[in-house]
Amino acid sequence: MHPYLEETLDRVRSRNAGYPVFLQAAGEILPTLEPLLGEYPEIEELNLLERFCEPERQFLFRVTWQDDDRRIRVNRGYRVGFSSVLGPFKGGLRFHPSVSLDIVRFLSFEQILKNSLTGLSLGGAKGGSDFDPRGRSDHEVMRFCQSFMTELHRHIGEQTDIPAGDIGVSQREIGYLFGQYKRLVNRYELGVITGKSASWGGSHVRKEATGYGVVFFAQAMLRARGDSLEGKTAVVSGAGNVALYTIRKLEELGVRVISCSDSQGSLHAPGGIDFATLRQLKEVERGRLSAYPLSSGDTEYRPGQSVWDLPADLAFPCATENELDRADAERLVANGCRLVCEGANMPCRTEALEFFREQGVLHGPGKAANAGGVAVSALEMQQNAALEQWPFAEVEARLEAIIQRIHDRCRRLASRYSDPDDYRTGANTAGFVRVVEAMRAFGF
Ligand code: NDP
Ligand code: 2IT
Repeated sequence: MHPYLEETLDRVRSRNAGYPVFLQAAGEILPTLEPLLGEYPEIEELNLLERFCEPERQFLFRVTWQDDDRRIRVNRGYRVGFSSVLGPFKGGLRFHPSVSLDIVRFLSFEQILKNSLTGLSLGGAKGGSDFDPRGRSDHEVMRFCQSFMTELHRHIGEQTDIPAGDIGVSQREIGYLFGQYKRLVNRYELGVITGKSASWGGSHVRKEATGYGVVFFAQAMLRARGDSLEGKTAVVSGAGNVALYTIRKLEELGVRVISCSDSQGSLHAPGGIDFATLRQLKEVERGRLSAYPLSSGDTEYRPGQSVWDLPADLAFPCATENELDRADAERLVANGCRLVCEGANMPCRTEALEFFREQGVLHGPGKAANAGGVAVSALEMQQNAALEQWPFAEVEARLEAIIQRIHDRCRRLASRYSDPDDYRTGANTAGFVRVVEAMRAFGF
């Protein structure tokens, strides 16, 4: 390993000892940037790698709210602005009991390269809370969001930092958050947050964007090998926003999706999942996956089981980080899987990725494959700034073009620094090169 890279990794490790998931991401990304060191001497001269690994700013705050029984509850809120070198801080908010500073920092770090890959002017950020929206009434969620925004509003703005959704934060939460922001600042500043409902300032296709983009990316990877999606079978983990719209687009393009999951188990539907039924259950009724109607005889809900043991040509991890380990990867490959495309952020453990590479399985890294969400967020900001709303078909066409561009750029840099199918090296180097050029331009 190049001595500068080794020294930087050592310093990053010692400075972040309490942040294992962030270190996992840094340990996965930094070594793939090694081939850039020869071509860009300023990376070492200006110590750009170490600067890249240190967040520009982090906020940690108390969020106090009242539940329906009038008990006072206390949660933690986070917002990490990792890099504003390519544009204002931009990235989602996650509400889930597992949220910690470590998780938010890892997500924020990944977001820098993802946002860079879109080619748009977006810095990298992430935030959230350990609040668990599950089982909470609408009013409880509203009071939590209002309290969360009461602190967050000081740190955000359409030129400063623009949040959006992530796990546990959908259009409902975005509405409550925006409503409180508007109240506090006395401005109808639509561009301060994305993922808004298309009925009041949101963009068409934002809800569908991440999942649709994941499928466009998989399609582009297959096309580059002279293959296509049609007629294939797939498993998709998760049953939230990203999983739902991955399933929808896969079905539209002729793929049979035989399984999806939640944190408690998986649904196996050998004849194919019915998207309309699933959407009604998950998005409209906010029900559990175990309540999916088992109308056809061979459909079953498998408590405690993931989707990775089922035979399928394609796998789409769309739930959460580190959800797919080496044993899962071995099962998938033994059952004939040839492509893994990530809807979630860092869903595959490093050993699983190594195994896929050894086996020649095509791998679409999340920061490239799931960039459709943030890309359409940027289109939402553009529409807000122009006081416009573009038609659904137009936004979808732009999304598909952006994903194709990201794919081609990853492939080009992968060919240059590794081999054409090494999308991981391609995505990391393509994302980092833009960051390097802007950092150099701005001085220190
Ligand atoms: P949602 O909250 O809509 O859905 C999350 C899904 O993942 C749920 O089905 C949930 O099940 C499941 N899940 C959560 N934690 C676990 C776990 N520990 N084990 C198994 N399943 C779990 O979130 P999104 O669909 O928005 O996000 C999914 C992933 O996609 C995340 O990694 C997110 O960072 C990433 N992403 C999201 C984007 C977006 O625009 N929303 C953009 C780019 C990436 P349960 O209900 O049981 O908790
Ligand atoms: O991980 C992600 O890219 C998101 N949660 C979406 C971020 C955004 O600003 O739309």
